[in-house]
This record gives sequence, C-alpha cells and structure tokens, in this order.
Amino acid sequence: MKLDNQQLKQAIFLLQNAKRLVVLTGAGVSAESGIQTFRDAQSGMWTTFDPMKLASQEGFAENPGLVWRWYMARLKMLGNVQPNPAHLALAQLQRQKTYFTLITQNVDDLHERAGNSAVLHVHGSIVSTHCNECGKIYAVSPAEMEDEQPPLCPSCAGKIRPSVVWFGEILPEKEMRTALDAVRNCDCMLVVGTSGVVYPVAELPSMARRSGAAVIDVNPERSPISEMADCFLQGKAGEIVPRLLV
Ligand code: BV8
Ligand code: ZN
Repeated sequence: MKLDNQQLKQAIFLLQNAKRLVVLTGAGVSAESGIQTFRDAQSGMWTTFDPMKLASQEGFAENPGLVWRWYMARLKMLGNVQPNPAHLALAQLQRQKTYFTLITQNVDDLHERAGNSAVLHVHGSIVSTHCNECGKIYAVSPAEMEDEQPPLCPSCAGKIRPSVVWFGEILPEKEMRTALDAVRNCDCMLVVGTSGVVYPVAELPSMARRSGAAVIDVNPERSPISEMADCFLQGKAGEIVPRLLV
C-alpha cells in the first residue's frame, strides 16, 4: 500500500481551502476501532450467515431471534471499542470549518463519541430500537439485550428491531434531504472508508463532483470512488486522516 505524497499534499491544500466541506464515511473509518466492516462482520459465529439477509425484513421475518441476537452482539461490542485517530481528526475538522456536514453509513456512535455533532446517520443507528409494526421508539433493557427473541411492543405486540436501515428499506427522509442539500452545495467532499457499493449513498461522491466539488478518497483498497476521485489516498483512515489536518 503506497501513499502518494503528491496526492497527500494536494488533499491537504483542497481541505485547507474548502469553504463548504462534506465528509462521507463508511465502515472503514471504524475498522481500526475494532468494529468489523459489514463485509467482514461475518467472522466467528456469524461466518455462516449472509449479512445482506440478516439486515433485511425477510431475514427478520424468517428468523427474528437470529437477527435480534446479531444486532445485540454488535451493540454490546460498541461498549468495548473507542473512537480511533480518524474519528478524532474528523471532530477536529468540524471545529475548524464553518460549513461542515458529516454523512455516515455507519450505525455505530463513534463519530459522536469522538466529538462530532449533527452527524447524519443515513443508514440509521444501532443504539436505538423501535417497533417494526407501529414504529414506536423503545429503549431495550440490558435483560432484553440478552434475550433469544426480540421484545414485543407494549402497545401493538409488534417485534422490536434495531433502528438501522435494512436492505430494501428507504433511507431516513430528513437525514437524506439534509445530506443531498449539502452534497449539491459543497466545494469539497472527503470520503473515508467506504466501498461505494450500497445505493443510494454510493451516488453521493459523483453527485458532489457534478456540483463542481473536489473529491478526496481515503481507503486501503481501490473502489469505484477512488477511480473518480481527484485525490486517492491509499491507506488506513487512522493513519491518513490525522495527517490531513494542518
Ligand atoms: C434502498 C445498516 C430502495 C444495516 C446498511 C442492485 C443494484 C443497485 C442497488 C440495489 C440492487 N439491489 C438492491 C439494491 C438496493 C440496495 C443496494 O444498494 N444493494 C447493494 C448491495 C447492491 N440498497 C438498499 O436496499 C437501500 N435501500 O435502496 O431502498 C427503496 C426505494 C424506495 C422505496 C423502498 C425501498 C438501503 C441500503 C442500506 C442498507 N443498510 N447498514 C446494518 O449495518 O446492519 S448498509 C451496510 O453495508 C453498511 O452500512 C455499509 O454502508 C454497507 C457496506 O458495508 P461495508 O462493506 O462494511 O462498508 P463499506 O461499504 O463502507 O466498505 C468498507 C470499506 O472500508 C472498504 O472499502 C474497505 O476497503 C475500507 N476499509 C477497511 N479498513 C479500512 C478501510 N478504510 C479506511 N481505513 C481502514 N482501516
Ligand atoms: Zn408497536
């Protein structure tokens, strides 16, 4: 993995001069905190399950207990991890910029714990739960987190589920409207740790480009985003993002 110093210098210049900055993060920004990315989340006991299936209404209908236990295992893991230098650098960046929007596909709370505010969770959040039928929001108790089956809604007996966006579900309207508005008006987009395979979020970098913004991509691997970016910084978020701040 070779970081091109020329590209790094250009990225620093673009970020320093950005007046309206959008940051888009994916699971890769949390990888160095120890949260496996969605793709390799299937390690250990989960290897035999397809995340695309688990993160869907049909998966939940077919085996609510399995889906409930998968999310509760991921939620409990959150308690044992910390924001990494990439999260901390993005919080620092928000403090430096007047116009700053952070859009994340991640369902963890590490951006908030690092100090970012007004984070747009366009794929929802694992720290909240709601009734799959009537939509009422419920906090689950530690005991319910250990249950084999999802708790039932006290008012309609529907199954409680994590407040993440499953495949086939629409993205939260308010967050997406704010995100689209920021993307259409930004002059620079910093993309960190996403493979750019999940739609409609995968469209955002090219939408930024079409609005005349410069796109910077930070990822150890190449992706459709690195191919269209003005700067591709190949490497780990925890090592590269702090170096972008001067
Ligand atoms: C919708 C919450 C429609 C759940 C998630 C065919 C073609 C096009 C689209 C579709 C299609 N078939 C279906 C669709 C639509 C589908 C989709 O895009 N599917 C894809 C897979 C083809 N999209 C949807 O269903 C969306 N909804 O379209 O609704 C609709 C419209 C109207 C009315 C009704 C319905 C909903 C998508 C949201 C799904 N929920 N998360 C949960 O977490 O359990 S998505 C989930 O997977 C993650 O949030 C993430 O966004 C995505 C990918 O996961 P990862 O691979 O882990 O993460 P990422 O992509 O970010 O990749 C990790 C990257 O990090 C890699 O590039 C890696 O190199 C890099 N990395 C690793 N280490 C580091 C690093 N980078 C930096 N530093 C490191 N150290
Ligand atoms: Zn209900």
